Amino acid sequence: MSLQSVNPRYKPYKGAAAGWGALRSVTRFWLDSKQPFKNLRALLKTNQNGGFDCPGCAWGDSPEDGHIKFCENGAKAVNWEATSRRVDSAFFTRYSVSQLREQSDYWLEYQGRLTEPMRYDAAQDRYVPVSWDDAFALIAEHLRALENPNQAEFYTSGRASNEAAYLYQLFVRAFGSNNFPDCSNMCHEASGVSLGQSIGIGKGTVTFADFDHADAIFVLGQNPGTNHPRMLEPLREAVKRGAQVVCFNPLKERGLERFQHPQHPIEMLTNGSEALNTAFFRPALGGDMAAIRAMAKFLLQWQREAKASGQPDIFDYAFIDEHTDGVDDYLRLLDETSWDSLVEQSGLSLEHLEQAASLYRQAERVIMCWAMGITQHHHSVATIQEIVNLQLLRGNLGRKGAGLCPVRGHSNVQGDRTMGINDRPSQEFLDRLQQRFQFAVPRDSGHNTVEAINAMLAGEAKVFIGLGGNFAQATPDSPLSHKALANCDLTVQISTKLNRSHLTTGKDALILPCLGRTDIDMQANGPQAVTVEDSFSMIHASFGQLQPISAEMRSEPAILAGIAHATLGDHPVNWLELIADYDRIRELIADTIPGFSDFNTRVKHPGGFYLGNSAAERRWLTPTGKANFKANPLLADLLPAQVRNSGQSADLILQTLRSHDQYNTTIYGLDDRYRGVKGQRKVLFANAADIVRLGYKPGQVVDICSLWDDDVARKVQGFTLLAFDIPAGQAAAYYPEANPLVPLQSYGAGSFTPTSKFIAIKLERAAANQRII
Ligand SMILES: Nc1nc2c(c(=O)[nH]1)N[C@H]1C(S)=C(S)[C@@H](COP(=O)(O)OP(=O)(O)OC[C@H]3O[C@@H](n4cnc5c(=O)[nH]c(N)nc54)[C@H](O)[C@@H]3O)O[C@H]1N2
Ligand SMILES: Nc1nc2c(c(=O)[nH]1)N[C@H]1C(S)=C(S)[C@@H](COP(=O)(O)OP(=O)(O)OC[C@H]3O[C@@H](n4cnc5c(=O)[nH]c(N)nc54)[C@H](O)[C@@H]3O)O[C@H]1N2
Ligand SMILES: [Mo]
Repeated sequence: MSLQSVNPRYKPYKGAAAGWGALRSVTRFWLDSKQPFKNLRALLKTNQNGGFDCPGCAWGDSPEDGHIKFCENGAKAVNWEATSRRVDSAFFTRYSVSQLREQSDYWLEYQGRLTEPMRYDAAQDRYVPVSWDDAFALIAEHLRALENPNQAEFYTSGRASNEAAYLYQLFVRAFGSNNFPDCSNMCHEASGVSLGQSIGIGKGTVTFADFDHADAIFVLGQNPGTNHPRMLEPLREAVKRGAQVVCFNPLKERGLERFQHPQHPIEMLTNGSEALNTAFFRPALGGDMAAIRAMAKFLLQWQREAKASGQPDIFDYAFIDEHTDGVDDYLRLLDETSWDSLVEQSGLSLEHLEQAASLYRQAERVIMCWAMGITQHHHSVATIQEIVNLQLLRGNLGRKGAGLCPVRGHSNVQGDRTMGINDRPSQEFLDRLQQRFQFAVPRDSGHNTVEAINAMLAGEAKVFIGLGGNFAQATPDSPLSHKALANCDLTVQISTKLNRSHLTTGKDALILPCLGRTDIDMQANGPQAVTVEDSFSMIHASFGQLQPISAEMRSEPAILAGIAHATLGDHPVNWLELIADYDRIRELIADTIPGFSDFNTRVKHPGGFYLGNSAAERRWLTPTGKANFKANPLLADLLPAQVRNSGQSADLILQTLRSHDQYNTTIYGLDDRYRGVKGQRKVLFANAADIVRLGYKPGQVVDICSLWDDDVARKVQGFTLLAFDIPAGQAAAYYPEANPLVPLQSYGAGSFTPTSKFIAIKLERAAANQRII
């Protein structure tokens, strides 16, 4: 029986990544936006000087390059935002909140842009119009009624501009709290934490230009074909000029295999495509730390052999001696870690591990890239430190063509952190704020996302304000996150589109409609630009291009200034004056954030300016003053104790990931082209042999439970089993549908990031509807 005959909606994709498939897809979404010609003009302005920064991912572009820089999924993001459909008061008259809850996430966002401020009326179970002033007054009233400022949670999603983020953190700190749960807590937190400890700065060290000079680029736990399509081009160029591109991913993601340039006429006409990798390793989920350690152990073995036979060193001793600390402990740990444990935990054979090490060794300059497959595990901080250890052994840091590249998610998630959206801010940062604004800045740690949910569940936090995002759906243990919001006295969502978090209201609730990246932002002194920071620490300006579809929408900075003014008056700044001209906000940023001196002048430079990176200059802002080797032992068992203590054994280990037609919780469509899935999202990718072993057939519908040693029953229902090319013992399902399975207390050590890529699950026969064909 062939796979297709069992499940007609699954058909492996044979085409190259990007190429014709991407063009067809862009055209479809573009026509669906209801204003295709306006949006085409907008699209041509994406990532151009004087245009707007793509609201898609945080990948950067070469500042010198004049090419049109957009990709299929960037085009989808632009079209999705720039729709002419409206979710206005008439819409909310038509539907009660209970009725809206019956709709899918896809349907909710598809209804269009939020166009006027709305307040929840519990008596009618509907959102009704409210004036901006009344909305601000309601927020101020709730905030001022709190016994202490830490009873409020101030969430940020990573699209907020630098200017909005800066105002937000200034307001919240002047109000008295560091409670800044943000999307980064669920995303690259482990990268920030581990890099901070290892190299003294929590950001990547490479720039766009380094990709042209690398001899090897490792791509670990990342699916750029879908999530960072503009990264495919430098990868392809690297393969073409003979560099190694080495992938670590349990799934043979199409977008890491072949690439056809949709803006390259000859390639499109001849239907040619280029290979995107030179080696592909498929580790166990969570197996990367062991794989990297095995590579380091091989290097050590080869170094000893080289020394014994008088050959040149494998290690860069000059670098190690001058710039690092802790190498002896680390090498001892390599000796103590057995080959067997490395093979078992990595899920890779010794031959493959040796091959990976050999590719690494042969390259003089290596860039290591990673994303969520590395950061959303129990031991992500240790895994990233292992990546750094490996790079330190050969001095692959702070020189051309070499370095570390955590590929960021949301388009300004890195900038938001730079601006101070941080639940654990540094004391130096707080000192600078205090000095500039002369108020007693709160010094205690605030809540991250997991802590914020716990605080709301316990009734300790009573007000939730969300600057963008979809808190209840993006967070783990979804029923608990919804309960957390419902427990609040006030929930405020500053958003562009309707989503499920708006439908779980506190006793009072507000929806405040904001401008997006594509919209013209007109203020008293004229149209305003905002700024963002990409994965390469480049800061550039973004100018909206489209007339907003409602005069009632406000910019994020204007909304935040309105809230701040209503709550704090003119303390510590005249909020409303700042809004007239965002240059005034940038002056404050220049005064308080290192690297931003002369901000208003430098941002006018075409392509923006480089913020600089201490580690890239081999300056180590760590307590030892050196780059630190971190000798973290391997986990004794990848399976956490709470799963082992649950009294049940797991059928499979599940990772949750993104389809090609979604942006986080925003679902653009029901297809996942590169994985061959059409018209459905409730699927469980599993190995054909595992499906049979567990007593099922491909195409059968199952319920999925997850294991943890508490008394919460975590279950999702009605998932179709897809026989897929995935290593034995592993499974994959889409985020956010699978989020109810992620236990809130299952998070990374030191990062508090939910372990969305490692969930122990059991399958059950679906209660009804056993097969759907
Ligand atoms: N179009 C689009 N673009 C996006 C987004 C989007 O949703 N849509 N989201 C944005 C955001 S916020 C982010 S953070 C990024 C996310 O970008 P990615 O990190 O690429 O996103 P995921 O879909 O979570 O993919 C994780 C990848 O890691 C692999 N993986 C899972 N577990 C492991 C493991 O243990 N080891 C290894 N080696 N690999 C593993 C999976 O097979 C998958 O290929 O993309 C950003 N860009
Ligand atoms: N199981 C599982 N869970 C995950 C992940 C996973 O891989 N697996 N990934 C995690 C990651 S990496 C991330 S980053 C988080 C994402 O978490 P969030 O950032 O909270 O979620 P998004 O889906 O990006 O938010 C979408 C909403 O943002 C609003 N929005 C869009 N643009 C704008 C804008 O310009 N301004 C404002 N104010 N609002 C806007 C719209 O209303 C839209 O509905 O989810 C995390 N959750
Ligand atoms: Mo993310």
